[in-house]
Amino acid sequence: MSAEPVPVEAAIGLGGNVGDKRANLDRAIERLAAVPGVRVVARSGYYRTEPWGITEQDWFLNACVVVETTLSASDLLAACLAVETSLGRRRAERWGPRIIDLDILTFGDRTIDKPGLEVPHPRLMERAFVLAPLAELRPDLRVAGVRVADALATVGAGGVERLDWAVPAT
Ligand code: X6L
Ligand code: MG
Ligand code: MG
Repeated sequence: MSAEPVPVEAAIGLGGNVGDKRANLDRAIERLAAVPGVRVVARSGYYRTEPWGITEQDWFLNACVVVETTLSASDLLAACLAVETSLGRRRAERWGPRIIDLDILTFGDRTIDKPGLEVPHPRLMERAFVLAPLAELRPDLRVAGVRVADALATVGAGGVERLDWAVPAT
């Protein structure tokens, strides 16, 4: 008798700065929620954020979702990349403008270190545009022993503004 796999709670960060940013973010979350084995249990508000990395590009819209999933982390990553591709993302310049980006931030309390899949996301605790939406949903989540809300207080929320747009139900 094979039992169903135990669902894992994973956090996924989303962001984009090309085209209709809000529509792209909403569609990405809808498509992620439609993946068998993925249930979106919470979604953050929308954050207008200053670009990091390459700073001479348009502002980003960032958000975060928490999902419950029976997929492996590798299959969840494949699903995220498929959502990106389905929305028309083409990989061009590293750190450059993108329609939508979905990054696995955490996957339960697991540490994964594979090419293309480092979890927890190695820069998560340094980036306000990731921490602010994640802290809205899971302030007490600990990453490498540090609370997400504490990490956000440490880096500060400069360059990150929560927009007062209504958040669709999940
Ligand atoms: C020095 C060198 C300092 C590189 C920072 C930071 C590079 C972040 C890439 C960096 C550096 C990134 C988003 C973004 C990107 C996003 C906002 C990246 C990858 N993605 N800026 N920049 N939101 N606001 O989702 O995160 S490119
Ligand atoms: Mg990213
Ligand atoms: Mg990415």
